[in-house]
Amino acid sequence: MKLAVVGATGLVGSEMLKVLEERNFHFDELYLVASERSVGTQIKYKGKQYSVIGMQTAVDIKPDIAIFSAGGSTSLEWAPKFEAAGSIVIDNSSAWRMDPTKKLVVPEINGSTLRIDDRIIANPNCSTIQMVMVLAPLHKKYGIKRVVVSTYQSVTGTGKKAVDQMMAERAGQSEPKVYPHPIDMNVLPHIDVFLDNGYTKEEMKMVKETTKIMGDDSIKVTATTVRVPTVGGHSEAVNVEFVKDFDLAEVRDLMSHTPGVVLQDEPSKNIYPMPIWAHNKDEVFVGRIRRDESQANTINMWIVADNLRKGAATNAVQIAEYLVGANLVF
Ligand code: A2P
Ligand code: 11C
Repeated sequence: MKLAVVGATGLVGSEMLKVLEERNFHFDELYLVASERSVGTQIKYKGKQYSVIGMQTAVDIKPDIAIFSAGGSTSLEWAPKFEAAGSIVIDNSSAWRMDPTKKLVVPEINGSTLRIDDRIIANPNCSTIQMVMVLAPLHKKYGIKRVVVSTYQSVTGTGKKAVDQMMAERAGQSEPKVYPHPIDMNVLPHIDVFLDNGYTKEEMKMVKETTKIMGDDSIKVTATTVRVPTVGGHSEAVNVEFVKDFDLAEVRDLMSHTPGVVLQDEPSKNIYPMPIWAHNKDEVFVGRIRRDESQANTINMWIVADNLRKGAATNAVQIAEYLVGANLVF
């Protein structure tokens, strides 16, 4: 099994290497791939040095699986070339997510829809993944009518330069700006570009990706996505209206038995999900579970996950694990 990690020098790429190592993902050969700028850069994996290679060299190697996190335009250009060379591409960018011929996969939810002819598989947006991990089991049990979500997203979602901007601001230095405003000591109701309908692209990702992953167009979603000066994970305040009524104890029990989800809900002990606890963890954390007293059959929850882990690297590696386990790699 030849595995290529494309975008291996980036924030998500290096998280992928950590996740592959931690989960002891089996391969015979590993190739670390990035832009021409990085060719020859040395990266350590399990104590062994690897030399970064360029895209065409990687295509010529014909990897069995190529996990991409190198941005949308790189993916649009290169994923089809890897596919033509016989690779299965697992792509973390937004390039293929809404393509009706491509699957958008969170393995715990819709991994079982994967087939042998799925050769480019899309990894969803981080803020969507952590939300659907909690919504999917609730939808099965109570039927979701409508979701209202507000996010509090880590600067790591933008990439390394954004973390550098925040830290430079914190140190009192002025640095080239990634965001249009200061991020430290500030909150930006602006993630990705603004669209004609007044929403941002990030907000519309949460709307469209949720129904695609959950396989149900009847679920209504509205989102406000916000950048906050944190690292470690994205947080979300989520209000969900169900078709059926629910019992809070039953919801907590369901959450504590959902694989990949951890219940952290003991307000009397100040226990609730936070980015500092979710950081470097593969699970999605849920707490502050309470009834919305203003409307029937409606719940409020607080969901936190490491956006570079389950929101990106971990989910992509889990897709690869699923493909191997289901004998879909040949
Ligand atoms: P490079 O370091 O050579 O620029 P981040 O999201 O943290 O900025 O990381 C982006 C990743 O995508 C990096 O590994 C980067 O490699 C890679 N990348 C960016 N543009 C290209 C490209 N045109 N071809 C291949 N890899 C690319
Ligand atoms: C953020 N959600 O936090 C974005 C990062 O579509 O994969 C991931 C963008 C994407 O800024």
